[in-house]
Amino acid sequence: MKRLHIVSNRLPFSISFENDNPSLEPSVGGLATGMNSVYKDFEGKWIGWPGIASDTKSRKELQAVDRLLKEEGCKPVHLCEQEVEDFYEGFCNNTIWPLFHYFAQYVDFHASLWDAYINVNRKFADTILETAGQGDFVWVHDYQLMLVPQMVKSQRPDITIGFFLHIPFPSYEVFRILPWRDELLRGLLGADLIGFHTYDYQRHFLSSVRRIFGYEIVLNEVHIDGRIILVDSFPMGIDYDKFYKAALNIFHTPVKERSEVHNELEKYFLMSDGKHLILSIDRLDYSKGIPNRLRAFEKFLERNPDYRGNVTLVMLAVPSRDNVDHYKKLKSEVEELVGRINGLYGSINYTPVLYFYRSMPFQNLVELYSMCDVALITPVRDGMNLVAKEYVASRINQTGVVVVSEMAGVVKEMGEAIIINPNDEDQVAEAIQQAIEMPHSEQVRRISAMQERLRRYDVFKWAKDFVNALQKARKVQTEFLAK
Ligand code: ADQ
Repeated sequence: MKRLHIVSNRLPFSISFENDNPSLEPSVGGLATGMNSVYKDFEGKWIGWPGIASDTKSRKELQAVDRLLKEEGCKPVHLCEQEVEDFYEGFCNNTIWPLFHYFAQYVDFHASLWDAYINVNRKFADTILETAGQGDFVWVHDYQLMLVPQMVKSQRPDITIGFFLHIPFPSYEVFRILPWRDELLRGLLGADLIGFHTYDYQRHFLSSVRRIFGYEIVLNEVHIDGRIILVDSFPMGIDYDKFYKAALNIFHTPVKERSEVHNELEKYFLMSDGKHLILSIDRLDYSKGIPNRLRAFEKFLERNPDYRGNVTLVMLAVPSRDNVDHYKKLKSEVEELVGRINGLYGSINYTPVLYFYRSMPFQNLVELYSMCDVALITPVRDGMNLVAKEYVASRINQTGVVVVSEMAGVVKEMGEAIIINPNDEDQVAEAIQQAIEMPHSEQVRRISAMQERLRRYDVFKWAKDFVNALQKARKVQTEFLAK
């Protein structure tokens, strides 16, 4: 195979400066893990924004950053402060993100943000055009870069382009709201392969293509202007073994060497019968359904006085986009709800909601996954939700219960979880009770089945499948042209 390049809004490193000297810290996210296994094998580059506004640094500092990134096989696309504001915080996070998560009332329709989106997509496309050799492959990621495929294809039809969307593709009736819907679709259709987490998103996309352009669709192929575009679903997996082994490791670590978080929680909860820990982990985002989760937990405590004092919700919220108004409001709402529940049902010895507004090191994350009896995952919309998968992978003794929203892509692979509608707080409150009271043997049966599935389709298999489909897309196209 020719070279394969990865393109994503952010490069898989964060950059920090000490006395004008930059250093790189690799990201540990799922995408970085999956893609590292790909772009190095195929001798490609990773193209993306390094995460710093270029006009806040001197030329010398930027050159030093570029040198470090080059050693890692990365090519930076530099964005200035205004571009970060209008493109990333603006069109990406205030227009596409809310619309694609069905929050139409939050969408900003500003032509100036759209212009910034075009310009930044053009910068990414130009960097690809400079980087890719004859017949190379390119894999573009996510909603920030939906115009890139067409921008590249129109100049270099020899490059085979894959695009993967990490968030939901909304139904046509929602997608059509966007004034720039035609341009976005056309941008995506520059790709040879378009991938989604689930069949539903794929169906929504195809339906928009059919209704907006009237193109011919044959099964999962779009036929236009002498080209065939493959559309398929690839549910993203996690690095299953990494979580499983880390959880095993904690189990084998002498108590004295375990983290303080772990030992404190264990002392309080696991040593005493009848205590339960429920885990909630997300970025603090309105799509994640955090307020409804808290209200459902409050209902649960209201209806089950016997469980007061014995059931604690451990809630981790990772700061996210906190200079955007809707996120600021959400943060206040969550803090108010946490305060209300703790005020109503707490006592000297009992805090119903243990709330942490911060990121956690991997080790602590796995400790929480392995110690909590229940994972409560209630997004109102979520492309996939990797937290649910990470929780299952960390359950080395096969116990534990997942309560998961039917609005998250992950639900398609978690038929054994307790599935809820996140807007039905009564149902969620009942699900919490059902989860806590689930017999041990049933927990084992359900978790084992999910573990088996997630182990088989991990992030490496996901990446491999996509790359294989990309090769197939080139073959289909070549054969089609030869006819
Ligand atoms: P996200 O919306 O960020 O991703 P998710 O899939 O849940 O959502 O991934 C979050 C990641 O952050 C997980 O790997 C988790 O371990 C980590 N994380 C969460 N809380 C943390 C904390 N407090 N400290 C440290 N790490 C934490 C987007 C889409 C999802 C889709 C993914 C992948 O919105 O729907 O599943 O991309 O495609």
